[in-house]
Amino acid sequence: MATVEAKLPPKIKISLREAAMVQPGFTGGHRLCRGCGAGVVARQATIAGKLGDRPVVVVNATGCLEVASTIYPYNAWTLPWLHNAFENAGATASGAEAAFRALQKKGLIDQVPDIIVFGGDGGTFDIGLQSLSGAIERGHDFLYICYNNGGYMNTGIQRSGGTPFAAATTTSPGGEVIPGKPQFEKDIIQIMWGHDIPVYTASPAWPKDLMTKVRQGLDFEGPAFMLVDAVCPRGWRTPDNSMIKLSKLAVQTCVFPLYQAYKDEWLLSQPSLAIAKNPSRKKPVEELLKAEGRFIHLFKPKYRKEVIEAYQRYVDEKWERLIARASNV
Ligand SMILES: Cc1ncc(C[n+]2csc(CCOP(=O)(O)OP(=O)(O)O)c2C)c(N)n1
Repeated sequence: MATVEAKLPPKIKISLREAAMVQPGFTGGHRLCRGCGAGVVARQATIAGKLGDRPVVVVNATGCLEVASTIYPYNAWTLPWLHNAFENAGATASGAEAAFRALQKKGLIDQVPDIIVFGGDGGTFDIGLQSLSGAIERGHDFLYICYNNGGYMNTGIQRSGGTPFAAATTTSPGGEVIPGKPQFEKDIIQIMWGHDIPVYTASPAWPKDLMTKVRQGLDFEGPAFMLVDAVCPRGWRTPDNSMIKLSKLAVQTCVFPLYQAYKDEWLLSQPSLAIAKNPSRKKPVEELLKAEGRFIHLFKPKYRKEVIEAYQRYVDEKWERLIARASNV
């Protein structure tokens, strides 16, 4: 249970050699699309989970990760795993944690497991937000990982509160009438940070950073939240083999900076820290937009300079605000 005094546990150094020896809690044989970021996130996060000294339990909101990994009678999870509906991952996690505490009290189990919750951006930014907020407010001990693929991908690429500005989806098509999604995405990190819990951003392109943050979030006594950039080749109209390149570009353009925050302590993680210290390394947003098919309408049939500039201004403003807050720049 979190308290106002709850302190961040020390960061555990994870070596890739050590991580490579661990069998991920999410294995092959699933039916995620080739090049899907969610599967890689699940592998990296469950490795970090297994590097702790408690058992690990996974709670999974409906979405691509869930439906593609548990098609009866198959199952790609090697950890205890709980299905729940789209809107109530937070409630399921709190119920599971309360049940484990009751079993421990009765002397039936030694330890309450580490609980990792996975949800997509639709399930997190929009439909499951109330149950997640309630579970956090009640102080249940879990790490919630939102794999953000920028849309309701499992049901046909509809826009979500996490879909970026100007991205084309089936419900925000890019064309003459609207330039893709007309709104900027919801700032889910600020919303979660407002609950006074540790918040993290991470990328599968920086696995050590991701795994270290997962370990810290799980070792924290109380809820913690992580947002991970998760490429979706099908929804983003990108090649299957572009995941790491695109994940890197999102960080290098500061569209998806890597950092962590808890109360008043904001810390940029490498490589975002390196960009803050040497701004010439910051790449223009246009480079990212050009690389993803979901933004093709900004370049063809005509160049939509005003939309690209609006996107750049938005990213710059967010980035400046972030580095002004970070105490390690
Ligand atoms: C209350 C409710 N509304 C809609 C659905 C249908 N549905 C199942 S998964 C899904 C999309 C999930 O999107 P997201 O959480 O972003 O995960 P992704 O599919 O992108 O991995 C939808 C709309 C549902 N199961 N329950």
